[in-house]
Order: sequence, then structure tokens, then C-alpha cells
Amino acid sequence: MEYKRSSALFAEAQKVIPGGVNSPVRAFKAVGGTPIFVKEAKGAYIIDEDDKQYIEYINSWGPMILGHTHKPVIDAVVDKAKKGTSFGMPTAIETQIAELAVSMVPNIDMIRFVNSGTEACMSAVRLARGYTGKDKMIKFAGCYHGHSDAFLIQAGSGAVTFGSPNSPGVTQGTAKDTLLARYNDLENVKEIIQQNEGEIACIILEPVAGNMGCIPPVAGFLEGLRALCDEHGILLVFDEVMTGFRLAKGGVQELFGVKADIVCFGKVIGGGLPVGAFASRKEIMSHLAPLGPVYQAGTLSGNPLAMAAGLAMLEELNQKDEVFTSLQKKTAYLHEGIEKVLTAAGVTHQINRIGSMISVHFCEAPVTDFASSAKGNNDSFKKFFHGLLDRGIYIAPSAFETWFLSDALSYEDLDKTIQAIEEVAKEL
Ligand code: KE4
Repeated sequence: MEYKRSSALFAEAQKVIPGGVNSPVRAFKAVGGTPIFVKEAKGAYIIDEDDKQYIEYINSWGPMILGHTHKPVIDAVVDKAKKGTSFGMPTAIETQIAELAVSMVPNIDMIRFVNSGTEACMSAVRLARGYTGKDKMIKFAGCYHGHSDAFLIQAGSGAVTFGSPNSPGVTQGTAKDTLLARYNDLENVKEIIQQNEGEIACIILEPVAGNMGCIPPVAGFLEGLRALCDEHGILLVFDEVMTGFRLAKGGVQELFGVKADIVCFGKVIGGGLPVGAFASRKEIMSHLAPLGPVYQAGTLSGNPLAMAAGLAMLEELNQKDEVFTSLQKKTAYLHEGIEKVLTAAGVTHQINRIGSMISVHFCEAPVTDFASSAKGNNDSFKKFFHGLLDRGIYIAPSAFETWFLSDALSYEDLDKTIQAIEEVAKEL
């Protein structure tokens, strides 16, 4: 398929923006080809610069849970913008959204707003280190918590499990305090804790992983982490940037009934504007400046425009439990349809799904961690991605990403998606 205008725009962009994009995944490196440039979006659809419409499953990587240009959000932003976009001074709306978020999410008394999921997770780890007085943290291979140095770590030499930088610019000094564990492997976490007894401030994870495809926790995994943290004086940090306000009003803590000590948010909480947040009980949050010694700040943190978008979004989700049920049903319907057509075509695959998060993997064995996710056949995924794109279906341009459904998707859209997959399956 010829993406004439997008190709021209991509060529121009690459002259002044590294890789032509402001975030790497958008460049289609994992799937090849030219990224499409979006002109506008509405509901479940995006329209590219060649005026081609797509049914889309990115939804800005999660925020557009109610669909693009959702009227209450747009109206709130437009009205707020007329009164000023940012002051660098406290405003009432920050308290309004903070009170609402605290009322929706279990185990938090206070919340601090920032401008991205990266900032939320970075700040949460600093707070955990400041509160416990310990330096190390455990993260999981395949979990992504944004691009701050401490998270850009890959598996180090097996035994010691020390991380090593997975990006130039990250120092060994930083890497030594990041310990890498295997997702869904409690025994591995226990080993690492034993090897670093008394030195670990926190364990941070995506309680439902979305950055190695969608990988739910196996039975007992979250509960086991909670018990280990209680036993060893470690804080449990749930990175709910993807899952927060998407999998349930109260996120994974509500869905699985497991209590985190600190919770990170992004995406949905900002309604499509740049908002992240981290939250905890008062005893921990009171360590944050200006109350306590742990420093954290941000010029645009809590700016009224972003708060207006986030507040409109959370208010609607708080009033409409049926959104979560509707999303769950639509995603199950899509799952069943994909399963049927891929099986009929004899395509080896796995489908992971929870709530309105779903991913398709072209591999034999179940996908339960990064290693099993990496076994997916990427050539098949590339054909799958481009076959769907050419048919007007836009899914995540990487096998390591998750599809996010919006409630603006109709069952007719889902049927068109399944139909397109049935056609593409013949080419895999
Ligand atoms: P941001 O700094 O990109 O707002 O959030 C970082 C982040 C933190 N935690 C989780 C669980 C996340 O999924 C993310 C960001 N997600 C990616 C999608 N895999 C954003 C897309 C991108 O990097 O452009």
C-alpha cells in the first residue's frame, strides 16, 4: 500500500527529528516500512495524511479508553485553555482530581502529579529509596517503566543477577543498584532477595505486564511478592501506567486484591494530555518535598490544562462502571474471533488477554515472561502487522506491545478486524 503523504512527511521529519519521531516505537523499526502520519482521529478511528481511515488499537498507548476526541474531555480542555494553560502556582483543579483519584484507587491517601509515566516511576523509586534508606531495586526483564537510567538495564551475568546497562549513557554505577528478575518467577525473586538481604528498597513491576505483549501474573505471583516484601521490609511498587483506570477503576490492586505500597499512573489519568502520577499512603508520601527530604519537582506538573483532561476522564470512568464491563466483553469477543480464524488457518499462535488489553504472539508455547515472548516469530508478526495496516486496521507496531481497546469500538469494527485477520492469516 502506498502511503505517499506519510512517506514525504517522514522524509522531512527525519531531517530535524532523530529517526523522524519523538518516541522510538513510532518509527516502525520492529515491523519495517514507513510510519503513517496521523492527521486526525475520532472515536475508534484515526485518519492518516493520505486520508485513509483505520480502526485503531493503540489509542495513544492506552489513554483513549473512551475513544478519540471524547466530547467531555475536549470540552473541558477547551474551556480550561481559555482561562490559561499553566501558571506554576497551585490551582483548585489539582485537588479535585487528586481527591477523585484517591477515592477510586485502594491503599492510597495522597498522590503527586507529574508529566509522564517515566517521571512517575522514576520518582516512585526515589521515594522508596528515600523512605527505606536502601539503594537497590528489583525490576523484571521485559517490564518497562519509562526511560530513566535505573530502568534501562538488561540481564547481567546470570549468577549475580546484577543488571548491566542496555543503553549507552547509563552508567555501571547506576546499573549495580538494579537487580533483574524473571516475571512470574517467585523463586527467582526469593534468590535475589537472599543475595541482597537488607539492601533492597523496592520491587517494581507492571502487575499486569504490557511491554512484552500482554502478560497477566500467574496465580499467586502478586500475592507472593506482597508476602516477600512484608517479610523483608521491601516496598512493593505497582507500575499501573498502563493498567491504572483501565483494568478496573482501582486498577490491578482492585482486580487482584493485592496491596501495593506505591502505585504509578500515566496514560488514562491524563485523558490524552501529558500526565503521570505516583501515590501511596500518607506515611510514605509525607517524605516528599516540600514536606520531607525526598526531592521531586516539575514546572508543568499538575498544569490546569492536563488536569482538566484527566479530571473529565476520571469523572466519567468513576460514574460508569459499565465501561469496564463493555470493554471486557468487546475484548473477549475479539479474542474469540482471532482465535477462531488463526486456528482455522493453521497458524501457530498464542493470545494473551486481560480486561481491554490483548496481544497476539506467533509461537507455540504459552507467553508468561520476556523469554517466552521473545520466542515469537517476528517475520510472521511483520506480515500480520502490515497485512492489517493495508486493510485499515492499526495494531501496535511491535510484537512486544499490547493492543488497547477503546469503548468507542463497535462490534462491527471488531468484526471487520476479525475479517481482516482471517484474510491475513492465509499469508502467514
Ligand atoms: P511514558 O514516560 O512513556 O509516559 O511512560 C512510561 C511507561 C511506564 N510504565 C509503563 C507500564 C509503560 O507502558 C510506559 C510507556 N508505555 C509505552 C508503550 N509500551 C509508551 C509508548 C512509547 O514509548 O512511545
